[in-house]
Amino acid sequence: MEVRRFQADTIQEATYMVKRDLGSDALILSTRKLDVEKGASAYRTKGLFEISAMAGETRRDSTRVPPQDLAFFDALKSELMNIKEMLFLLGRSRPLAEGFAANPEAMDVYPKMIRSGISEPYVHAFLKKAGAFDEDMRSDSNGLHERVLKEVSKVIDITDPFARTEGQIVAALVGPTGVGKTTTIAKLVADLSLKQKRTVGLISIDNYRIGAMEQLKTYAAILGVPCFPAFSCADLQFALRRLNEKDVILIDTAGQSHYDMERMKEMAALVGSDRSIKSHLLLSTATSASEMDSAARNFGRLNLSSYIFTKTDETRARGVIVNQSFKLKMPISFITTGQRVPEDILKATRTGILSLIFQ
Ligand SMILES: Nc1nc2c(ncn2[C@@H]2O[C@H](COP(=O)(O)OP(=O)(O)OP(=O)(O)O)[C@@H](O)[C@H]2O)c(=O)[nH]1
Ligand SMILES: [Mg+2]
Repeated sequence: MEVRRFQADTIQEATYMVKRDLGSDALILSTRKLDVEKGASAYRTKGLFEISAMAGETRRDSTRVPPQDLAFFDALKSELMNIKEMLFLLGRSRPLAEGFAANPEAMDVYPKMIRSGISEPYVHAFLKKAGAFDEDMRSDSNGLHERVLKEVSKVIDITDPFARTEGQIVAALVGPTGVGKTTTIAKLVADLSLKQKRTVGLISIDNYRIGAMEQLKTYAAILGVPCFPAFSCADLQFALRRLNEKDVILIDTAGQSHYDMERMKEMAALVGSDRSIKSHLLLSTATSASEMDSAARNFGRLNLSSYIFTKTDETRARGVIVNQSFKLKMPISFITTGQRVPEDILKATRTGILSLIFQ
């Protein structure tokens, strides 16, 4: 199995050489940009791109391919996908293609950003702000990735709703059905009560779903904290008074469709009835960008304090967090990363969110 290397000024040229010498069914094993000195003139030197390939005749029935070669083929497949993806993206945008000619480093960064789930116009904007398309940035192209990350991190605002203060903290978790409100409350209680040794009380205003109160009560019993139901403003005030000695009160709310305006009004009347209650919006990162945005806008009537992005383990396109932060500016307080209570939750930090998105 002879592997040959082809070097050329452009990917297209190198691909042409592969096909010319090894046939149209040649297997491309890897493509890379050569580590040449990056002066303006150096971009015109021969051998900027290198493709490793082998002749198509070595392609065989995969059952006869040794396991190490299968891994090799997997890597090759993903490399081909990258090229296909890149060609597709370049085909869609002429200014982008011109931009990449000015700064080939952007060719590595751009698909990574798109794959992370950040939408194309934002990716373009981040690259632009990072100077990816500026002629005079060519010589500094090595730092492009870091500069782009810096631009992304500027969009991410963070907050800690449970930072220690003089007064009591009352937090209501709101959001669409099944996003993880009750589970997240259990994770938060475990951290606040068991780790931070703060006193915590729970209130459930979920009177819609059968068993909702029991779910919260079960967590409350395991974690050893009091839990009250509240079905009206009067109930809620009563429960808040009963818990007025606690450092933190967490309120679990009923999941609801963000298109159900009647229930949205009811919820606003309840959690908006007491100015001490801060509402935090939970959104599942596994939902579509447009649904996420509609949910954020409709729940926005509740005078929200922060985003909690859930189910980041269920998607690889976690860049939706950046998209949403762009669309409706609000700080992020927590990220949940799985079903395990209490482990799967992270306090939001810029670096933590960036590494989650680009890991
Ligand atoms: N994969 C994953 N699942 C999660 C996460 N958080 C919660 N879940 C799961 O999502 C499902 C719904 O969680 P709940 O906490 O009941 O969601 P909810 O928002 O309270 O639901 P409703 O009260 O019915 O609106 C459960 O199976 C949880 O285990 C997460 O971060 N990742
Ligand atoms: Mg619930």
